[in-house]
Amino acid sequence: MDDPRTPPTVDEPTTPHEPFPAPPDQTAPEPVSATGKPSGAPHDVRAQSGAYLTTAQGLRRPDTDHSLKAGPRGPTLLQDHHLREKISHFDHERIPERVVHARGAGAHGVFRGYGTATSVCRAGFLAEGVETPVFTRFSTVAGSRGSADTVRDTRGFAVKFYTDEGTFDLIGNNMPVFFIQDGIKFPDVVHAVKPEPDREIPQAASAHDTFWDFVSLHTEAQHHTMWNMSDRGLAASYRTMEGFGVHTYRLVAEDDSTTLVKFHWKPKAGVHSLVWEEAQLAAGGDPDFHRRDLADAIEAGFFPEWELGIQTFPDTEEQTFEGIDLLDPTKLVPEELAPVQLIGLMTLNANPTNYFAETEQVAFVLGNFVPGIDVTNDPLLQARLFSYLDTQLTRLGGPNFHQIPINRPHAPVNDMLREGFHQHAVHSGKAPYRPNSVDGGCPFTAGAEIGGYVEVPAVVEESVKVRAQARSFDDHFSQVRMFYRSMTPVEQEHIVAAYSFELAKCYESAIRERQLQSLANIDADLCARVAADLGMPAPTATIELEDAAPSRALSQVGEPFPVDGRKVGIVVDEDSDAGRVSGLVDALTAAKVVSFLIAPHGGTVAGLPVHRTYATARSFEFDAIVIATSATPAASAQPGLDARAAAPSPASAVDPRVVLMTQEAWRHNKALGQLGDPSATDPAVVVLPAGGAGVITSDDPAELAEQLVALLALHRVWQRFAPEMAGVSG
Ligand code: HDE
Repeated sequence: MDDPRTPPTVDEPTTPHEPFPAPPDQTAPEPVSATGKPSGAPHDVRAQSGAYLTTAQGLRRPDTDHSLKAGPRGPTLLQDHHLREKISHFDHERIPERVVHARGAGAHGVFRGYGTATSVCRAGFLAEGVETPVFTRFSTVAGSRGSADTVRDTRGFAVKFYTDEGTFDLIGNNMPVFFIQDGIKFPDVVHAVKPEPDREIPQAASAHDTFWDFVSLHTEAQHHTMWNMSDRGLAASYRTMEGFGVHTYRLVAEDDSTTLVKFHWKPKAGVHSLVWEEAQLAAGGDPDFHRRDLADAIEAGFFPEWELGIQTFPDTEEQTFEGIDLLDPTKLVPEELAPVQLIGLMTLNANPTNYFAETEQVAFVLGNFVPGIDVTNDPLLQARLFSYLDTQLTRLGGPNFHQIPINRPHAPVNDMLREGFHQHAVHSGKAPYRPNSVDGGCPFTAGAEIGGYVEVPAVVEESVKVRAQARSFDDHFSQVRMFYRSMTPVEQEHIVAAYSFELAKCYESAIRERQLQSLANIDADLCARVAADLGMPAPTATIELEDAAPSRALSQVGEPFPVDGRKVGIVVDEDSDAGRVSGLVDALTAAKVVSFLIAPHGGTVAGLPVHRTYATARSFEFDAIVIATSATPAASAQPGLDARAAAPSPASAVDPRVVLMTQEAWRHNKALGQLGDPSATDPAVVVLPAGGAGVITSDDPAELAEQLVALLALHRVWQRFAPEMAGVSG
């Protein structure tokens, strides 16, 4: 079908026509009925229709700009139903944001099973080649709905699988461990990290007293806290995040045998992070950084992909593996001990049509399982089984939230739940109870042999009712030490800087002192470096720990990854050699790298289309920057006033915004290039540190592109952070 959308005209259009359809990168929830029946309707069946403005009842209106008044100067009449309907609906447009994970972005996609899990799991969607629609929502945890994407925080990674056997929600994070071992403490940790209640600051930040007060008193939080202080707390994009189910789940095979597992999502694009300064700049310069990146990538056809994997453990009575208690959510199992086996591929291939209808209203419920997947006694998981359904009742206004389009199952529904606010189903029959004869006994119960979900008959040991936890949960430090010692020097450096920053933001010296004690128990060197930054004495360890073997899989640095969708900013102006610049863009495009031309003004320069101006471009948007001009100051430059830019030498030769961009890219260890004659004394060269690591110069666009791609594959020029990283490569 031809796309009937037309670009906006300067004059207000007056020819009536139907609303434009959604752009091709967007889709809407499946048009199934409230009870899961396929309707065969097009995806946009729920969109508005008709060319003319109407009321909510479909009554056409000639005017929506003037209220009904007693004469042109009023007063306004109460009988104006159109005014009241419009204002009253607007008054109720907001719903409560999520208590946690309020800030997020979502996308539609498909999951394809590899069939490699069938020996341990009977779930139909994991069978080879089976395709299941999914909706995935990524999020930050602490901030409110309007907060910035790039804050230091854990990220949520929640996937709704609309399987034929019912909906399965896998609600995970981008970190494999959690702050608490028992769900009853969740309100405490959340109250501690949220803005302090007297002044309601700081927003979306853990760098304040109450957070560090809690985690230093409650040392089981130290492992998760270390992950937050590491590069994992600064995801570069949602597309480059790992995901973890955190808890140990129980899988059930066709023969009823059970296996304990931990779920993992492995991004095809690799795992990448921002550096702290970059994250801070992005939080101001583009608070929607991650949301925009996800939507842009999907719109451009760079569909993000993750493989689903499982670590498997025998379902033994003690539920431990290599001495690790599998029910303790503050512990991970190193991949070296239990490799991740890949069981399927998720591809996110369409953006939502409407943020509120889909991403905001999607309701993940931890109790949504399908046959073949069951729970364990992890006390954190057990509390979540209560919380998710409960929270939706308030957030989405009642018990029928599962009938909202994005939450509708694709499996046939025949429940006996009735009535309630916003009931969308029109139930037939007279007997929503069992047993009945009035409706001929329908609905009938289903045993496992015909797809019924039967809970695993797990043994519950004879026990005494207590408020207590297992002694095996008592070790709070060994895995934190293992994590720190598994990092490369540059990653350790970032961790030191993160603790130093966050603790320096605390007002209370006792809290800093207490946290330093935890660091001393984790690693003496880490503690000494943070203590030095804080100007405080470093305490000595109070517990003795054995040294755990480092896990290479925990580090993000060193492996080359695909460069698909990475971004290069190319600085151009009227002096640029248009042929060479086009050659560079073509070579980068062929390598699936996206180019953005940055110029003194919008429109075109040297016949090339401009994507960013000096005023709108900032370094954090790009993974590498190439200067393809002498970049002399543009007319809009204010070298004398532009305090952000350090003076290059010669000071006035280069536009200060180009200087700033290049310096930031250098500080953030990004590849820098110059397209031009390496021997020429081009003024722009003065801002590229000559001979610096990751600085390349060539007048051959293909050669420059090739070198850039090689640098991009390693994500950053790591040795600029720490010379000992020089050897780090694939
Ligand atoms: Fe959540 N969590 N959580 N959580 N969580 C919510 O549910 C809760 C936990 C996670 O994109 C809430 O619908 C309790 C672990 C994600 O919509 C709420 C406990 C993990 C999302 C809730 C936990 C998560 C949530 C808020 C401790 C990683 C966003 C709104 C027992 C495995 C889902 C909502 C989305 C959201 C409760 C711990 C991940 C209040 C009580 C562990 C990704 O129900």
